[in-house]
Amino acid sequence: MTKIIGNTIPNMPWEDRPVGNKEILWRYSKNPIIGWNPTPSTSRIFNSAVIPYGDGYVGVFRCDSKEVDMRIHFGKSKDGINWDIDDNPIQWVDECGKPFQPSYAYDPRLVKVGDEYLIMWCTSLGGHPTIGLGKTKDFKTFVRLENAFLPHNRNGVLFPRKIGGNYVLLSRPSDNGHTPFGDIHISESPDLTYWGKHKLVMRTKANWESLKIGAGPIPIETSEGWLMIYHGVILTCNGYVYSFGSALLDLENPSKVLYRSRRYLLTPEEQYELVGFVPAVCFPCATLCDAPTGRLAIYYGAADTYTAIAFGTVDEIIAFTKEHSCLGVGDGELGRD
Ligand code: BMA
Repeated sequence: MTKIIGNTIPNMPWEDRPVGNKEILWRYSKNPIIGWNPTPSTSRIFNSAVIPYGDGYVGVFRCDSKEVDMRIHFGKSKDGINWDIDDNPIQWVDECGKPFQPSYAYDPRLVKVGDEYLIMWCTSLGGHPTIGLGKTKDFKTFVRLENAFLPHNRNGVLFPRKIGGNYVLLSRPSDNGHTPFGDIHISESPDLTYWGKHKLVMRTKANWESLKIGAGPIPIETSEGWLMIYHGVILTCNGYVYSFGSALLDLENPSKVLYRSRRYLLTPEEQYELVGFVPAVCFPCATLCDAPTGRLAIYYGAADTYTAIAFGTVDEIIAFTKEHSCLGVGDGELGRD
């Protein structure tokens, strides 16, 4: 069995694969877990990130308000399924304790590195998207750091530990709109302030991931490599369709792709994925993984409206990734062309 470096989460949300289901992932039978108008000020909560904390879970949630402002709110849960989400956005302060509020914030990710919880999101710099960063130790005081990059960039995803002594961040350089391109890149920093050693991880590829790709949840460290779940977009005559797939990255040089599945893991099929504010979107931003058993719950946004969960196991996803692997040009290399 694959060794997973991670938490033991015996009480994480879980359902066994339904009898007769032959897919690699199966959806939670009570999806979606968050529906329309979940709090008085918000209309939709989706593309959000959760993590074990204390005797339950906490999360940072993409909340689109009734003014359709994009904001990040804090939430907590005993079981990872029923969430109590603040009606007001997180109030960020800078490192001197002064208010430091982003003018917009969306698609957050959340990771623990050492004794700090780090939050990444798409933020505004002069009205253009880039990677915002913040940290907290207690989910009461949220300290916003300086942005990692210049515009335009999105889908910033940190690894859960330093590699070669540096923080490592995946990202997806983009444009100012509904970007019709995009490959996954990687950068390093000794201190979360100065970023460099930029490399390419993977480019778009045929079919479901032909238009753009972006890292999803925090990569999972395994004896087979970093398991990276990522979204991929195809342009159809009716617009974009967001699915997600899997790849394994080299443990010490994660710009090297070891395996990459040609098949998607999950694509919009259910009503709550196909119909909503933006139809046909499955957008994963977090996982809960019980390291001893390899049980995985993937939290994904559905149709820019709902929050949903899909289940699977790390072993099966890795076997699937290898079985259907087809590397793209330069995938197996260091990404320095
Ligand atoms: C992307 C991001 C996501 C969103 C997706 C589909 O560009 O803005 O937040 O889920 O588009 O609308």
